[in-house]
Amino acid sequence: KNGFLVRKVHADSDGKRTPRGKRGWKTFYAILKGLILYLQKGEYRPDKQLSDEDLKNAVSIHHSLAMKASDYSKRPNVFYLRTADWRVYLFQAPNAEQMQSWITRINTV
Ligand code: I3P
Repeated sequence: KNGFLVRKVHADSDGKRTPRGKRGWKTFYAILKGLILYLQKGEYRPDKQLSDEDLKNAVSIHHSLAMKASDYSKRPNVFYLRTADWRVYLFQAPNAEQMQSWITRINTV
């Protein structure tokens, strides 16, 4: 599954709150391949290679959990992703259908 997602990093590994200055929303083109969610920065082209920075932003979704961010009301269509090492991301999808589709895909691999 692919598509645009806007990401906010809420917690780093071990659940430590991500410090101010690193908590802003950023747009990526997301590519879910196997157990890895790749987050590609910049303009989208189908043939574009992942950069070193893109690889650093990749998220392992093995033993992760995605759920609708019902308690987050500043933006619509936001879901949480909590990883096995207790990182927490918020992702904003373009619409409710896409949000649900990402949640289902992440939780059923
Ligand atoms: C963050 C940025 C986020 C904001 C976050 C800020 O600043 O303004 O948009 O989250 O607030 O810390 P920075 O880019 O300097 O990291 P919201 O959009 O959810 O308000 P937070 O620290 O309360 O999460």
